Amino acid sequence: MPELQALIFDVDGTLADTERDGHRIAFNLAFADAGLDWDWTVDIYEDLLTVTGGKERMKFFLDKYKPEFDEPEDLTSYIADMHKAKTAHYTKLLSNGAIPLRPGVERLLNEAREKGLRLAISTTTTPANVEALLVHTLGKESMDWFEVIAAGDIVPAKKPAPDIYDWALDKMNLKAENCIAFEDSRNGVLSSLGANLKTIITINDYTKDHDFTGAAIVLDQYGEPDSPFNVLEGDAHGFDYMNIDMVKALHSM
Ligand code: XBP
Ligand code: MG
Repeated sequence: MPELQALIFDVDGTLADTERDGHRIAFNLAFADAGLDWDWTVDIYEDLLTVTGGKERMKFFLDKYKPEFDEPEDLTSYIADMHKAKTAHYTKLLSNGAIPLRPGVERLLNEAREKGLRLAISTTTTPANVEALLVHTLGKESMDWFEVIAAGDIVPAKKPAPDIYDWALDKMNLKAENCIAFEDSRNGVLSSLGANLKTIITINDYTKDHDFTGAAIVLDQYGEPDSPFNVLEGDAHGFDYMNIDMVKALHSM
């Protein structure tokens, strides 16, 4: 049986519920800065989330929702500039404490570190966003808890492609069989399964109806000792909140 050596976490939707009240708001603020009346409502954003990557998502929005938009000559840099403004808004929101970590995340990370497991991040979001979330929830030193932070444009093919997980595994010099991934979305689980990683899912409002075929388990949250998770799919092996013993049990399945 391969030994569990590392936990690899997605960020958006997994470590924290960042999309609806974080990224979405920041996109809208950047549009307003640019004098655009585009409004990414909670409902429209659900559709937009089918595309990972903020720049890619803006392009998809233009194509689908604003076909009449008079595109600037260099659309790629127009979008890149607006995305920079979005990142500035997003990191500022986080620095004001707008988004907490999800239940059980801090406890699970601490237990993993105490037990000598290696940690990594594999995400589509911009590196500055990962740093802002970690620093403003767990403190500056938490940046060092993660041996590898695989993020953003580091690989050209974003999730659902497996590339970002493959990149992290390669950097850590680990085989997929010695790791487990933590995700929240269909695109995320396609990416982690594509890299041959067993995957633990916690859903959120935007992903609760996604197809998680192939996941080791689907939960509503990691839970805490005094506030158990609900199992949506799979076998919790008798546990009622996520801890390292449960992660090991799921990994050995
Ligand atoms: C996250 C994303 C990102 C964020 C926005 O997906 O797709 O694009 O929504 O961040 P996952 P950026 O959780 O699967 O990694 O604007 O920095 O791209
Ligand atoms: Mg995610």
